[in-house]
Amino acid sequence: MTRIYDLARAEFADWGVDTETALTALAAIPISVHCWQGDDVGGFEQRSGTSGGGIQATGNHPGRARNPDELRADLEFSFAQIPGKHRVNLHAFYLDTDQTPDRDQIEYQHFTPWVDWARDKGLGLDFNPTFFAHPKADDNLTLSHPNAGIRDFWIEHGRRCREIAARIGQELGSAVVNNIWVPDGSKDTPVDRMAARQRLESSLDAMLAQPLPRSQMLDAVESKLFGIGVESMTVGSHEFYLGYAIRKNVALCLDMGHFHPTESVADKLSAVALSVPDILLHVSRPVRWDSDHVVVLNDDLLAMAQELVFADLLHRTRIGLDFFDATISRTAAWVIGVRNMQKALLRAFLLPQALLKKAEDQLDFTSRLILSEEARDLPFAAVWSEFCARAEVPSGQTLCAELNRYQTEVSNRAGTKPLRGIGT
Ligand code: RNT
Ligand code: ZN
Repeated sequence: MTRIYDLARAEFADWGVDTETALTALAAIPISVHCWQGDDVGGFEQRSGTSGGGIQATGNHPGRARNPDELRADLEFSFAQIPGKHRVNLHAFYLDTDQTPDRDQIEYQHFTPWVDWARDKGLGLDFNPTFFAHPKADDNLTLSHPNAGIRDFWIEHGRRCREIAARIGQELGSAVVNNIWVPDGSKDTPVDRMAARQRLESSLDAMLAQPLPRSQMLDAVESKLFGIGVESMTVGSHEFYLGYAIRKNVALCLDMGHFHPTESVADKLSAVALSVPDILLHVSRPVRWDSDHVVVLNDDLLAMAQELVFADLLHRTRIGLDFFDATISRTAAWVIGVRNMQKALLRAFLLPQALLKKAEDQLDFTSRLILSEEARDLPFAAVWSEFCARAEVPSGQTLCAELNRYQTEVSNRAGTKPLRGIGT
């Protein structure tokens, strides 16, 4: 009997596309799965977290992970529903220890259970200093705070995170991305933007001063347009960090929710790639604002994947996810988001790139449009199902059943937090 995949393979071959090459390429792309979707960005510090950040997980669906063991169990379940080998993106306040170090006291030893687990499961890790949910970030000012003592506290936190990231990278034999995002900004119109930006710049310089091997860790900086409570000015704006990344030779993180809704983040990739060495993506879905919805297979995601493939940027782009939805199953959110990122990449690999580029080169925009539109109907689904089958992960109805089964299992976890955002 001819399998659906074989028919699809023949159809793609007609368009000059080899599905086997696409499957091999997709299998080689790790997605960095953000730990913070698992517990609504709560973290595991054994101290009461307070305010800040301007970001917010809303919802109160049962089953939130309450400790590192539950979070790891949820991640393991999720990875079993996702084809391929991936990474886990840790935030510093997800430390796993009985000790209670403040942010300027954390050390590698506070993360060893994560590293042992990752090694055991064959996963990579990434890292983020946590510049929010802390009394010293109550004003939504950290590295750009006018008070030098507060700046120094956060600089020390950032330095330690870089060292921890490098050590994790060394232990796992895979460079850890250490992504710096600070919430710093102003609710109302500031009068001295320059001073704030100069303070952020010199704090970053101090934090990044120590050279660390690229084989162990990679620094990234993440810009933002605005947040809750910082509506009028963000110190680390896009222009600020684009310039900083170029001057300091660090990776630029583009979060899909951190621009004006009419801007295309996909369009930015080729533009910034000419000037920055590495790119980190925070794949997210803004709905009217930076709402961090679970990513769906929409035009934004498809365009992003197409740019990564067509502009040949995958070898210097790290793909991370960044969303937090507390109104649905946390594990389903992960599984849906990662699989959609993979589906978008697969579609991009399966597009008749050579034909499309040739039409454009020849200024044959009619053919470009015809080909693009006809290509939408190619049998992508058959290739995706084959990818899942080879990886022995479910798809379709079986996936729904698995996700629901696990959610029922975790629903009776006690102590689910009431509706909260960071800082509310
Ligand atoms: C916030 C940034 C940042 C955070 C994480 C938790 O707007 O997107 O990446 O989501 O650090
Ligand atoms: Zn982000």
